[in-house]
Amino acid sequence: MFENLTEKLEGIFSKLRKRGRLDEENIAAALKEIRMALLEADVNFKVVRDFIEDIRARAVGHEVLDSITPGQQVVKIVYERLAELLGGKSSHLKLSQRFPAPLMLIGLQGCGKTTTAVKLARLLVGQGHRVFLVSSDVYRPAAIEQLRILGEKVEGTGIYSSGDIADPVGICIRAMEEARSGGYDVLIIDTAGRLHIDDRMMDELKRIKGAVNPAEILLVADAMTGQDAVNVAGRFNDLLGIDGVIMTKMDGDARGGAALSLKAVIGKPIKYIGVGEKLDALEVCHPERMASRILGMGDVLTLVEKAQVAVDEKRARELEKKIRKSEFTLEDFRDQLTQIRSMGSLQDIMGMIPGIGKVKALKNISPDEKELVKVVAIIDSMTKKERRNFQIIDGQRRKRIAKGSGTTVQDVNVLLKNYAEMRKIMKKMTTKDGMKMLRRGKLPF
Ligand SMILES: Nc1nc2c(ncn2[C@@H]2O[C@H](COP(=O)(O)OP(=O)(O)O)[C@@H](O)[C@H]2O)c(=O)[nH]1
Ligand SMILES: [Mg+2]
Repeated sequence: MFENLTEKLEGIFSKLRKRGRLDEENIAAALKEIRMALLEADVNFKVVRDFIEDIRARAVGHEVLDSITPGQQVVKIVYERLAELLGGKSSHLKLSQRFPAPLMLIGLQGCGKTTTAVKLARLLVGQGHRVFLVSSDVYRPAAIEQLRILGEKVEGTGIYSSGDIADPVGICIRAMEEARSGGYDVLIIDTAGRLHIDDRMMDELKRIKGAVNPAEILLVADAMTGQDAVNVAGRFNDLLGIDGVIMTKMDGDARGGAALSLKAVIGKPIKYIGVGEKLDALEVCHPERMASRILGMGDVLTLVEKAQVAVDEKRARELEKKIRKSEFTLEDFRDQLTQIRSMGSLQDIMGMIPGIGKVKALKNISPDEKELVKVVAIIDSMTKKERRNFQIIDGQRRKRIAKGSGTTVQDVNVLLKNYAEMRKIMKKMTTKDGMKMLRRGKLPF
């Protein structure tokens, strides 16, 4: 997600940061590079033009040129503008007071509607909603079946089984009734998609819209299709009216042009992003966090939030306290790693920790499951005392631990090094100064 842009911008900014003073010429040169980077990321050219002009106007002001850290100021401005491009504030779903509140997912075939319907159900169930799912895709029986199979994996959701109604509108009306009588407060409608927008599809969607009066119409768009995704969103918005977009397959899109253009081009926010095929790979779109991710500052807040969903809150608070006091022991490390398994891939988690890309040792904590098992085995082979105070683990003890866990001394060394590194980062990340620096766009190490 945004990897290409991040890499380019990191290069540009590290040059800028090194300069004690900036003049208009330096800034112009940097802006030219930023412009290229955005165009290469497939951002709409008009959006790029406005973006650069805006930054130029602000960057050549006194605020930047006279500041002690001019490079840093430019980064700050770019950060703020990127966050605006991504929608500014996160926008929440407007679930109406009516029960059930119908959410209509629309989009082209293959964009990820069915998967997203179930991911969204999972997310909403996690927030305490009772969700009912229905597919109005009568053209492909397999589509209805796909929703059922996926939906059944999410505990607490109801799934409409279509019986013998052949009409999509009829199905939706029936599903509304069933959801209401079943005590569900949200109904997610997975509609049929086609390869292209056509009159028949639009007509059907309009009729469903008329029949259920959706609380929100959410367009599901495939980020990997770049500017096509933006065009499709624009067409659906013109013809049907949409409330927001769920941008899927962000994980497979190193460029990010669609996400960065959408709000500016069609004026609708991205509400969620799809970041993988698994059912937990849907995140609320947080523009500011995404902007900091693009600038390589990681995403501490998302990380913390994810951790809180998987870990219960009390434990999360305890952990935070421990980290602050830098009592993050090997036991905590092990618990964290095991919990990470339920949070999503290790790589995702690592990507959210600021500056992680730069810490080589941490790259060695491989996201591989096997590796995780090994790490847990090593920690389990330590004594309680060792786990609480890793500094006492000398060569002799390392040998014993390796033997006990069926690994090598080298494995134990690597683990201890990684742990020490992670501990250091966590400590810096959670100090007041660390947080302040992060907010100002600096890495605390
Ligand atoms: N990598 C990735 N794949 C996704 C994401 N969302 C959906 N997919 C995949 O996209 C394909 C099409 O999804 P599906 O839900 O059937 O699309 P639909 O035709 O719009 O209902 C499936 O293989 C999904 O697993 C995502 O966020 N990331
Ligand atoms: Mg589908």
